[in-house]
Amino acid sequence: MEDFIKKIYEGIMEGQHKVVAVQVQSALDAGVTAELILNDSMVAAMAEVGRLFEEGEYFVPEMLIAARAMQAGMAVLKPHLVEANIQSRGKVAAGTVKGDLHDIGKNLVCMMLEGAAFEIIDLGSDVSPEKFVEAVRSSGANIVVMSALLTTTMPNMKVTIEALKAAGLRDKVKVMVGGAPLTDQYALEIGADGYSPDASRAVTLARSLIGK
Ligand code: B1M
Repeated sequence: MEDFIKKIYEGIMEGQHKVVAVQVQSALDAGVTAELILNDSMVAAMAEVGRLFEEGEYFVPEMLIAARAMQAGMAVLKPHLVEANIQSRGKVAAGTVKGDLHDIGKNLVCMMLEGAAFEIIDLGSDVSPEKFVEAVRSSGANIVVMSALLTTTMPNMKVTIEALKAAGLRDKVKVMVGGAPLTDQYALEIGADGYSPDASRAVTLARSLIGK
C-alpha cells in the first residue's frame, strides 16, 4: 500500500499526470481506499508543492503541472467518491470567486458533495458575483459554495453575498465558504452561513445547514 501512496505522491510532485492516473487506478484495484489515496498522497503532495513554492524552489510552471497531475488522479478517483442512486439532498451552485484560478479544492468539495447526493452546478473558477446570482436565479440552487485560495480574492466572497442580497436571493440560499486562507471568524464577518476547512467537513456542514 505504501508503495502506491509514494508513487502517486512523487508523480504529483514531478507533474507526471499519466503516471498518477495509472497509479491511482492500480492502488484502487489493490484495495487501497479512495480516501487514503486522496489524503495521504494527493492532498499531501499539493501541500508540499505549496511549501516548495514558498521557499522559491518551485515556480508557477511546477505548480501548474503538479495541479494537472492531481486533476488526472482525481478524475480516476471521482467515481469511487460518489455514491450512486441516492435521492438529491439539495442543489449546490459552486465556484471559485472572481480573480481566483485555484480550482482543485473547489473540485474536491464538489466531488464530496456529489458523493453525498447533492446536485452540483459547477460554475468553475474566476466566477463573478453576477454569475453566482444568475446561477442561483436560474437553477433554484439552495446552497452556494464559494472557494478562495488567495488573500486578495477572499473579499470577493463578501461582494458576492452582497450581490445575492441585492438580487433578493440571500434568504433563499445557504452560503458556505472555504479555502486555505479562510477562517470561521472571516466567514462570520462576511455574513456567510458557514465555513468548512476541508471537503469532507463541507458535506457535514451542507447537511446541517439544510437540516438533512
Ligand atoms: Co497558487 N498560490 N497561485 N497556483 N497555489 C497558493 C494558494 C499559495 C498559498 C502558494 C504559496 O505561496 N505557498 C499562494 C497564495 C498566497 C496567498 O494569497 N496567501 C499562491 C499564489 C501566490 C499564486 C499566484 C499569485 C502565483 C503567481 O502567479 N505569482 C497565482 C494566482 C493565480 C490566480 O488565481 N489568479 C497562482 C497560480 C497557481 C496555479 C494556477 C499555478 C495553480 C492552481 C491550478 C489549479 O487550481 N487548477 C496553483 C497551485 C496548485 C497552488 C498550491 C500549490 C496548491 C493549491 C491546491 O490545489 N491545493 C497552493 C499552495 C497550498 O495550498 N499549499 C497555492 C490542494 C487542494 C486540495 O487544497 O485548495 O486548499 P485547497 O482546498 C482544500 C481546503 O482549502 C478546502 O477543501 C480542500 C480540501 O479538503 N476548501 C474548501 C477549498 N475550497 C473550499 C470551499 C468550501 C469548503 C472547503 O466551501 C464550503
